[in-house]
Amino acid sequence: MTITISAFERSPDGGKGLARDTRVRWALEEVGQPYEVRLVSFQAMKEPAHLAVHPFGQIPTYEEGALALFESGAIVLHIAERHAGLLPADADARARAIGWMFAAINTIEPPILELVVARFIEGNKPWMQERLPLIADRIRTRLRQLAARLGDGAWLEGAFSAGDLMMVSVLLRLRPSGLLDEFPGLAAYVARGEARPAYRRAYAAQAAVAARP
Ligand code: GTB
Repeated sequence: MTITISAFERSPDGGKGLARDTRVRWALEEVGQPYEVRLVSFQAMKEPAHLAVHPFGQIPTYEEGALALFESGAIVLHIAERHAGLLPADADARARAIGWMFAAINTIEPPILELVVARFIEGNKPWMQERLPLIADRIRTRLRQLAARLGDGAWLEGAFSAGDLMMVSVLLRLRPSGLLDEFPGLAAYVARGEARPAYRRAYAAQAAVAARP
């Protein structure tokens, strides 16, 4: 059955891979599943056809036969559960890898999103110069804790898993801020993720969309 995901017709990042379709593309590339992409404009996202698949009018979505999914975490988990390559076979290790997926989107990503919103949406507010360092420090706390757990390991739980895929995807959003570089172990972890052939293919696919005239 054909897998179809949705992505920005014109991503605001101009093809830097920061929109959340990249993590879905990456998961599909890791497990070797071909997919098609439905490109949507900001306007089309809010129209009934897309809202029928995504109640919040966003990307990414995932459609396969009668199954329609939204939320990048749920989509990546679905892909990882249906296809070999992103979750360990051992039940306990599998549960830990899924735990890291939740940690990525529920513990690490929220303060990173706060920073993005603060800088790009609330940047002209008079209180912003006081708020930014507070958010940056909250992020540093989480990065310090994550770096301590990762230690010298290549990945969070032994072999690369969907937990790493989500964590690297979330951390990538920090790169423009310079905060990631304060934690060389995490910067190297993200670089390892980006060096994976599946990530390179996913990145190239979304960049090709942005490069269209
Ligand atoms: N929790 C949902 C998920 O994980 O799937 C969040 C989905 C979401 O935020 N989607 C965004 C969207 O559709 C795109 S990814 N926004 C349009 C809207 O809400 O109207 C977020 C994103 C957007 C742009 C950049 N960028 O340009 O760097 C990075 C990330």
